Amino acid sequence: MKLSKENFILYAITDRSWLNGRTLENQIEDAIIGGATFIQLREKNLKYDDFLDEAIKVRKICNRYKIPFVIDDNVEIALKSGADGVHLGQNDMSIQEARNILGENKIIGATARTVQQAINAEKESANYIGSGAVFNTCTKTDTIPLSYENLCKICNSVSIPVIAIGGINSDNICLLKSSGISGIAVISAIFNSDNIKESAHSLKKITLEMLEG
Ligand code: 3NM
Repeated sequence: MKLSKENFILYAITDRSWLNGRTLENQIEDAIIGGATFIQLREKNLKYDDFLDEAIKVRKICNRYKIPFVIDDNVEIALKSGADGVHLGQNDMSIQEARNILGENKIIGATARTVQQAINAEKESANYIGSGAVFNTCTKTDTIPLSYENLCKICNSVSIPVIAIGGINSDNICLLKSSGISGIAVISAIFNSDNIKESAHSLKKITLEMLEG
């Protein structure tokens, strides 16, 4: 899948903590209609078959809206579900190994918290980088704070898009202005919302203002 810079504006990562009786697919569709430009399916506790079923359902939704869709961490699920690619953390499979399995045309995203990790990820063929945690977050417990200065250094060190992650919401997006990022990645600001569509819509608007300002 060919990516454009618009794909990185509002990267939504799923979380089934806040389903409130709805299905994840339904919430993801709302996020896309609202303005999410990229979807990552992040499942830490699903059994393999359920994970694959879910991935196939979400892939169909994302295909329908022509939104890039990657799987967190699991290259096999990415391949079997027909997802557009995978997102790899520093402790997951190496980018080179994933590239060998997935081939040239799939998307590989990589987490990088230092300039060196970012440079290595680009060299190893990552298509984009996720860097954080730029703010405090309750969604992930083992995050490492990333300062604005270091985020800028990471953005300056690579030519692939960098998206910021960690505790980002409509109130603090403006603090990321001029850092060089291509967009933001969020979980709770979209999925822990009573109105996912509306939240995605306003986050996208504020992010675009921050990027263009
Ligand atoms: N990775 P929220 S922070 C999945 O720092 C994830 O690498 C992070 O969730 C990192 O938008 C994070 O609700 C959680 O803060 C992001």
